[in-house]
Amino acid sequence: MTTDTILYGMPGSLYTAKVRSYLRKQRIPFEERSPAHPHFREHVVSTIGRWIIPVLQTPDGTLVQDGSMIIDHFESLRDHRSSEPREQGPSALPPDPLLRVLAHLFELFGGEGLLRPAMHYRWNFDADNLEFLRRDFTSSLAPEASATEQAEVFAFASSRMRSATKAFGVNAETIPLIEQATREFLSRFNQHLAATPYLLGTTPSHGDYGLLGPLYAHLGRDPYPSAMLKQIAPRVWRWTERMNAPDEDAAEYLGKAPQWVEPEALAPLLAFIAEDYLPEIQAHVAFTNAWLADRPELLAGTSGVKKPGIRSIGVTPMQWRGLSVDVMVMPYRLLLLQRFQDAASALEPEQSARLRALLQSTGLEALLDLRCRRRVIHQGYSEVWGPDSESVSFVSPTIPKEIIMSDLDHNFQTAVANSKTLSNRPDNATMLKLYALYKQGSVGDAPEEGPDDMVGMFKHKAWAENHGMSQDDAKKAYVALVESLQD
Ligand SMILES: N[C@@H](CCC(=O)N[C@@H](CS)C(=O)NCC(=O)O)C(=O)O
Repeated sequence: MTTDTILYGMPGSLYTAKVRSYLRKQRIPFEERSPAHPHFREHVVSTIGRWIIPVLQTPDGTLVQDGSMIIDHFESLRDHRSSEPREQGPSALPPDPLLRVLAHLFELFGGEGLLRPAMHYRWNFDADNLEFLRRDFTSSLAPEASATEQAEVFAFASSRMRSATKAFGVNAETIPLIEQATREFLSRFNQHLAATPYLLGTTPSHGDYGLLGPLYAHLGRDPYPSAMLKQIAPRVWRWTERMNAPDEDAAEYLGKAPQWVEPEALAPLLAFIAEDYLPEIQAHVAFTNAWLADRPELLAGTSGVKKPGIRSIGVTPMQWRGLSVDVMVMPYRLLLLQRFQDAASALEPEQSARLRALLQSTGLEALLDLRCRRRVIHQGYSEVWGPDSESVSFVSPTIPKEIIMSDLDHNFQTAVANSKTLSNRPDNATMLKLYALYKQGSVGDAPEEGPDDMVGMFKHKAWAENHGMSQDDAKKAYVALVESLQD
């Protein structure tokens, strides 16, 4: 099959599952390639600077890394895609701003908060899982290698993952509590799915995509947990199947599910997050603020770690279910926390009060006010720090211009998000202009060759008209254009 959008990933990869599901629901044709593909080894890894999946390659050759950023990439194109209406799947962002905040909360909890069960149920049940994992991993990582080489590849990959399992806080003391908590979460989600096919209604959102990674790629596929899932949470298992279907796949709801759930219906799940994940993200923020305070010289636009492959800035103890557990601290989680908080800050007073009341009644209110002294910014293919809010250093003229530009990136990202919530759909010419500036700002000059289809040709022509404009100027023009379109 040939298609222009390529997803590099693996069947057992948690974050690949999230993106694959989104692409299917969006009805975007794509080809999935394994990381053993020569192009991944020879080009993608060196461009990204580390071995990581998923990576998406767009038709113009742009690489996008990170599950949420890949979804954002397509979300930003939704309304600009063409000057003709064209069938596209539902947005990952619910139209209601309050549900949007909750979608981002489950994006954080799903992708990051369920890693303990995801890793425990994969790597601590060798009698049931190991042969499956060996085949699953080697067929993606080294399909053509000799048996000896495959054994080496699996030994390397699995020992790395077993170490990560410990670094996420899975150990002899925590295991019984992880199992108990997982059963509790599955039971609550199973109950929630009695009334609705997806987390927030009849449409999947960022929240579902976040949850799908651990619940499908690990718990829904690996032999031991998938049997458990079917037994104790059959609706959750069914939801993993539904999330992989291109259509709504919700016949058993007999068309009776509400289009959108009331936010308060999520209370039992929110209460679970308060107990299970709030202490961890609080410990992350406290550790990070101390870490940043110790590094006042850290320039905005840098990560403070030695290599792009290092995702953790240290280890912190956290109080979890009565135990003191050491966990690694990852700035990426703070980026997802910011997405939730930014969406919460954008609420009108009435909805903001409703959100606060819901979070207060479920023990999660602290999440709204948990702040790091620096923002985390996704730049290129990894996370870097924004300016320090508690230091004047960011206005220093000694900071190189390109680093201060991270503010521009922030404004650009905000404008991309705002472009999706314009109350009036701009005319076709403006849509094309938005598309062209977005591409010039995020990628640079258009490649010489464009796609052959009609719509693609129009878009390519509009993009190419910006040839020579700097990415920064294009970002500024995009921000100004979106602002001019807002009421
Ligand atoms: N935040 C990233 C995380 C991606 C990630 O952790 N991918 C895993 C596979 S599911 C990986 O590439 N691990 C390789 C390694 O850490 O060496 C995303 O959402 O894409």
